[in-house]
Amino acid sequence: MARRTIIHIDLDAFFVSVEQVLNPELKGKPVVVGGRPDRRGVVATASYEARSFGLHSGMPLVTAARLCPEAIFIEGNFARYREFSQKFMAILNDLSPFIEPMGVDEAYMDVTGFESLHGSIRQMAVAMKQRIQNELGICASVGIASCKVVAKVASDLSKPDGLIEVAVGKERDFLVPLPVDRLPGVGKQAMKVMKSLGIHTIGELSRVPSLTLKSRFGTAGETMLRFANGIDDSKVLPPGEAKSISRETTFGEDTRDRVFLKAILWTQSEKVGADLREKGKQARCVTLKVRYADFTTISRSRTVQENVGTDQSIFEIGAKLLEQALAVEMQAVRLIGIGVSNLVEPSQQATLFTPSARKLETLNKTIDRIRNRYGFGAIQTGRAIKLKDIQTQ
Ligand code: DCP
Ligand code: CA
Repeated sequence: MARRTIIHIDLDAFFVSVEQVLNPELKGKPVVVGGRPDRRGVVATASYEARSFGLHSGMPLVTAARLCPEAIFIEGNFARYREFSQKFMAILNDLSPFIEPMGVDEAYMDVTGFESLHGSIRQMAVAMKQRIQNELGICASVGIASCKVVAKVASDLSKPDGLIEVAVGKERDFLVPLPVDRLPGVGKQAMKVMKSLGIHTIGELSRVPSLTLKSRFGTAGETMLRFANGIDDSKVLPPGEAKSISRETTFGEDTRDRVFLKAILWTQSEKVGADLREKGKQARCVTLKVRYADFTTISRSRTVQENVGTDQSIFEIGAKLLEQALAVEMQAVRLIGIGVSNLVEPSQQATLFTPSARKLETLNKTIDRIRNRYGFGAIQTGRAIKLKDIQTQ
């Protein structure tokens, strides 16, 4: 494979950094986004000042308040984070078209050959950090290496406001002394196995026989071994044509009202269904997403044998998944979303020839036409009619 240069860039304490831009009084203080400490829930992110008290993402808020009583606790505002995330990605897009966004605040960039434009890749990275600081007011950390995994480990290690460049040929030397949990893919579960094998550093992992890792981790073990040796051939993949269609809604107030949740789900299913028909596709997988009051987010998918194409079928699967999710979780809901993926060409299924299925499809298409002309609100259907009452209560 030809030599490549990869950048991994990741914003520091992202949610907290946005809050600090919106309210500069929070700068330099221990700040936690995730909710109030008297509520059940976990830390979404903590400022570096708060981290010095041992606070971290995923820690229960009560524990956080006990470890750092002076911390300032904030609910969080996803709409603003999304806005900052989009601006961040736009800046990266300006600098290179070869970007693979990973979540809201990080991305890989293939910058092979870009040194001629900026003097060096390091200078390019410095300019990028500066631009993000000037335009968003947020610090970013950057790793530069010949492959994705090493670039990622480098940017993580450089935090906060850091920049580490790993020279070509020095990938192994760079990784060898680091604790093994610095390696992407080595989480809590994997760490238990690492301990039982006496592995503490990435260097130690890199010397374990492939078969041993394969027997403990399956194919993931092979990937771990390659990563530990600084080998990662995976490409930077710019997002292609949408492979899924989805809609989500964040509520002004958390809710436990199932009728309301289903009414929202119905409206979302109609929009997803309309997009699907506009693309001329059907789907084989429906996914429900739920974010609870404490920011915990779950997604539940159902893959189906027969293509899904009508609003009703999307909704029915989503509603079942919702019932199952609510049966095991007692918390109020702050966001709900539904999506379809595994998009396929519409099939001439036998079921479509039953009179009721044909009627449903014709009805969906007629409503699509009216809405295309007069807007989505032109027709209120099914459960969404209830929604109107509920929202005005
Ligand atoms: N996040 C969350 N729950 C988690 C982890 C993260 O809600 N368990 C959110 C909040 C973070 C954002 O995602 O601000 C980005 O996650 P990162 O893992 O990149 O963490 P941060 O950006 O907060 O900190 P870092 O400076 O370590 O990147
Ligand atoms: Ca981050």
